[in-house]
Amino acid sequence: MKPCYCDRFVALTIAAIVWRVGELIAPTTGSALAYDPASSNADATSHVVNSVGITLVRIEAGTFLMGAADGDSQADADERPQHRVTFAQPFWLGAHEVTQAQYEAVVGENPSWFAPHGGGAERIVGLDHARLPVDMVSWHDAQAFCRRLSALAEERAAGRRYRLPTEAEWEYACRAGTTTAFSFGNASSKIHAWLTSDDVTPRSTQPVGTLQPNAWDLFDMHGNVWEWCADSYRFDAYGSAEEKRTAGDEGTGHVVRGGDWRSTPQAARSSNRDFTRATRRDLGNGLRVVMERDKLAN
Ligand SMILES: [Ca+2]
Repeated sequence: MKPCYCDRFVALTIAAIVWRVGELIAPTTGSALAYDPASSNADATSHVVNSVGITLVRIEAGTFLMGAADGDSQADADERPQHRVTFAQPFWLGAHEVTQAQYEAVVGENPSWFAPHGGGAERIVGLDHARLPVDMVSWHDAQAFCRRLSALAEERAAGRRYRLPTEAEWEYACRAGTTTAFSFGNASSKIHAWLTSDDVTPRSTQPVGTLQPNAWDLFDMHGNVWEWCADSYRFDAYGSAEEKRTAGDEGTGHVVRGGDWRSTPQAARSSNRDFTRATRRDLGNGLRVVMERDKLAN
């Protein structure tokens, strides 16, 4: 069993920003996270901004190879065998990790360590904490966030519902058509990822969307905060060629993907799998949401 990176770290123990209501598919001003076609890899019709300012990117249906390629010498055994996964339908994924402002707008509180009231306050001096990813959220907290976001009147009226991505969805979106160790190649890059490596050493989480997105306009898929997935973790989940969706409570813990600001590049590779207890709140764990739309709203 591989060691759990997140569990090695002991969890060190407002005014909500109300974003524009409604769906925007146009250039915007005043919101650092709103869709900006000038810095985008995708066209405007593939983006939606919801009532709390979460930008969602349409991920088209398709097939990809999930898991580590044979040549990836840094891969663990649980990343193999590489297998084909097909998505028959498109889905929508957050362009960013959920921010502290967005979390607070939905839940009414901000549990983050890296917040002005948090234990890590001295490390974020000069940073806009509203744009930092929410941290210290358990898997159960992440699920509750999705339920509460789905229950907002504006979201219900728009026919939008939210959930955590499956591991397969996460990796498909992270890879964005690539087959390399990272979505930007085989070597770590400070241009694309907040990680701890030879050339960059972040002291905290960093504002989402600061670095370059992947080819599908998704930011911070590598590093910043680990992102909870719906699936429970099984070491042998790739034991057959079939896609595994194990969204129950069985298994060792629940899957987190992508590494955090403390991670080494190895941990933040597209195919790396890690897990932590569903109840654990950690200063490196956050989330990104999937949106589903009612048929009439598509
Ligand atoms: Ca991340």
